[in-house]
Amino acid sequence: MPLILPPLYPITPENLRGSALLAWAADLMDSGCGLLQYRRKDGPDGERLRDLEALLGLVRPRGGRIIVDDRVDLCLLADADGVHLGQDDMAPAEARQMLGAGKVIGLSTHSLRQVEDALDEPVDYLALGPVFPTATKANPDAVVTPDIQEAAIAHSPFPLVAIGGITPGTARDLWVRGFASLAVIGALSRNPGDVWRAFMAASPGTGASGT
Ligand code: 3NM
Repeated sequence: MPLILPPLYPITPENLRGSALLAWAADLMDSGCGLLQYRRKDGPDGERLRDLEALLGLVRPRGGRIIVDDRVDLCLLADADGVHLGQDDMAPAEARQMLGAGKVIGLSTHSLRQVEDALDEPVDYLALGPVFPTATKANPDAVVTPDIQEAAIAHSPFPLVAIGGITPGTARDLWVRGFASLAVIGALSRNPGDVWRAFMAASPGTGASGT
């Protein structure tokens, strides 16, 4: 069954741990969010697992899902809802073998070539980015220009998630052009409930001007 992604896909800010991370996630869930990505690049695995399990404990009873960035092993250990793989992580086919058909697998792409290479992969969605300059990711790829974005949307049989430097002010155009979802870190890192509502007010369905 094709994955239906919600229009906005918040990713955990790297600096939030423990109760601060849970408060961030609770604010988003209270605002209507149903899908989060747990992303933490450094620190001990034990802390990662504890934070991931606490997030699942918060989100699951409310019908929400959590995708784990990079780490198939942590996804399995915590029984999270899926993984998001980078180009240098485990291949999607290996991840699918380990996770089975019931988990979500997403894959990052940064060019049309990478989108085309992913067409036969056992993934549920592709991310494409950065669509704007981003200060959040270390060593980001070159910005994917709007013409490449449009070609990727046209070529991809999978829902395409835009990522990189997205704000409420730039969201509407990305949705209108056909991105299924927008993955966001920086803009949602503080006051996430208020910013979530600002994003939703910009969605094409609301008739907002998008300015
Ligand atoms: N991946 P922000 S850009 C995690 O291009 C990540 O694949 C990217 O954070 C990619 O919303 C990015 O703060 C950072 O720019 C997204």
